Amino acid sequence: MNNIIITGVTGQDGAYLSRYLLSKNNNYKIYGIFRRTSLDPLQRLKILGIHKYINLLDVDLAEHNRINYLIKTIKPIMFFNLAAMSFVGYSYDNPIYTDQINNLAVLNILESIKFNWPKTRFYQASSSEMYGDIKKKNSKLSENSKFNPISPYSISKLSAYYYTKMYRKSYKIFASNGILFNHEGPLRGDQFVTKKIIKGLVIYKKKGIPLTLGNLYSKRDWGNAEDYVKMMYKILRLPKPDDFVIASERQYSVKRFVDIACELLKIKIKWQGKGLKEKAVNEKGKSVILVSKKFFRPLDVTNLIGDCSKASKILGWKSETTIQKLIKNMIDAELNNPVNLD
Ligand code: NDP
Ligand code: GDR
Repeated sequence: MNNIIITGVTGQDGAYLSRYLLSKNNNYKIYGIFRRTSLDPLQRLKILGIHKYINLLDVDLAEHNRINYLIKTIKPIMFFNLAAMSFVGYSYDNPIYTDQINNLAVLNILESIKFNWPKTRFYQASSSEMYGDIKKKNSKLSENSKFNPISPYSISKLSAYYYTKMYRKSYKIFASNGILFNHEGPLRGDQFVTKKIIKGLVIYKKKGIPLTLGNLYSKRDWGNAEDYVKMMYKILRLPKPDDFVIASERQYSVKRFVDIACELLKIKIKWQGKGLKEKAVNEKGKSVILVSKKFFRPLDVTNLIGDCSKASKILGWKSETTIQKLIKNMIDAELNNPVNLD
């Protein structure tokens, strides 16, 4: 009985986690939950060459009865809940849908585990977005920091975070939260700013088309997704359930990310202007980066950096991928094998 269920298996983390679990010689049988779309949803799994080794189940997380049935019949030892409406910007326009998937569907899974197979170890993909807007600059955020969510996305994630804790405390279910800070890689969706920058700059290099971004001064703690999924597994292998921050403990602005990517791609840029008129130009004064209001959010989290002392001590976590290495990996993948992951 080595059954594992992963929701969101077709997403960035689902694909990397599946590959990692398949690489362990533990005879895990992986059941990957995905939803049907008009385009091929299995792109990432195919890129990693693992789609044939996963038992794919076509279920929307909103189909509560089907999720219950799967837990009842598969009797998983581990359940990684990675599925979500994960794009913060979109959540402002679609708050009800966001809450149905990111919060209510999680409650349904926990209820189902409680009634049908309480031995399941449950991992919830919680997020650094739950901290929201931090007043104190450069303060590192740990498991004990205050939450102040400011988007439908982060409010839904915070509710699911508390449900996960509640089921652990009230019903003794092995339910843990990974509070992960931004993690990226070649399989990152095209809308997220890191991938958008890499893809946009490669297009600029090939065709001279400028890239338009939003808030250049937003700061994130960016890490490598492949490193982070290993911690999800470790969290469920501990003797006791618990919550952990996973982060790189380094912070960069969107603008600095652009600068590093340009250096690596050998694109010379100079910044000029302010606010919506700020832009980066090349040696001939032609635009490389533009700024548009379209990519600003009604409210934005602009300053995130994690403190992962607890994960370092208990999980042996150490972020070893520098931002330069991360960006280089993403550039190499984009240059050698560009795919659309929108
Ligand atoms: P992605 O957006 O790449 O993947 C999300 C997955 O959820 C996709 O497979 C998506 O399917 C699936 N999904 C969405 N809605 C439904 C639904 N209604 N029913 C079934 N499946 C659904 O996200 P990541 O892999 O980057 O993130 C994984 C999880 O971790 C998410 O919960 C995210 O919120 C959280 N997280 C991510 C961080 C990051 O930096 N990457 C940081 C902190 C938390 P489809 O492909 O069809 O859309
Ligand atoms: P985030 O990631 O909101 O942190 O959520 P995203 O890459 O979308 O934004 C990061 C920051 O960059 C600013 N930004 C832009 N963002 C996008 N997408 N496009 C732009 O053009 C742009 N210009 C500037 C944003 O305003 C923001 O401040 C990700 C997701 O993976 C969540 O699911 C996860 O929970 C968090 O990371 C941790």
